[in-house]
Amino acid sequence: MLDRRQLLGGMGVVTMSAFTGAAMAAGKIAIDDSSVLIVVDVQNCFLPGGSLAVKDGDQVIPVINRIAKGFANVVMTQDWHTPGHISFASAHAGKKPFEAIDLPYGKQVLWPDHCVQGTDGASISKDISIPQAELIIRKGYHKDVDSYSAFTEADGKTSTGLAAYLKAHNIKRVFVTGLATDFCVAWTAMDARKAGFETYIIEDACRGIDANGSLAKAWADTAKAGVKRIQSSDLAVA
Ligand code: VGL
Ligand code: ZN
Repeated sequence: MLDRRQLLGGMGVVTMSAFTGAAMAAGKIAIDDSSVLIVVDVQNCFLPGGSLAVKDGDQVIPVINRIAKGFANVVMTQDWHTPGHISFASAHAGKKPFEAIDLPYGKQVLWPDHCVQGTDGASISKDISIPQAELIIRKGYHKDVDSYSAFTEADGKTSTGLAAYLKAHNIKRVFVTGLATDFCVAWTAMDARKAGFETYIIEDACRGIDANGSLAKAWADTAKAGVKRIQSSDLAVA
């Protein structure tokens, strides 16, 4: 729970008018038309039974569906790899999932095959119920580059266009949810900060993979980047 001092301290350039009196009184974070909810990779491959299942990944779904009701702006992301994608261990002789290798653009963790374009595993869960979602950003579709972030591919320079899209729609604040906390959620949140958005990760609307200490590292890295870590109960939504 954020106390009022943390909340005010963290508001940055957001004007007071963005907050209703009731929301202030309750110490909650109000959602307005300049806020966007980003729902990261809630896809069958990352859910129980999937090829890169995130533990308890399905538990984010009711939380995300509930808070999404309070957002006029919702963007979803969809991991969308080519067959034989460079991030797959199966594409590298002698390598196993969760090992890391050095690629021209940096260190790459290798994964089981997942979210291959057009497969059922790549579909967004049928249990996600957010009819107003306005945009789905597909990522990781270049065969030689991964993309955890919804903003910039892992080469650190190829843009998905999402920052420009959000700016064109007057978005100032980004709330990140989904899978996995320590990869696509964290990278998306850090790039949102880098692009100048006030950025929050809603912890109970995320679950992590936690490979080799990656979850603790992600929380440290995102905090250092100025991303705020909140709970869904900190939001002034029903
Ligand atoms: C993800 C590993 C590989 C994620 C995507 O959605 O966090 N993690 N591809
Ligand atoms: Zn992937």
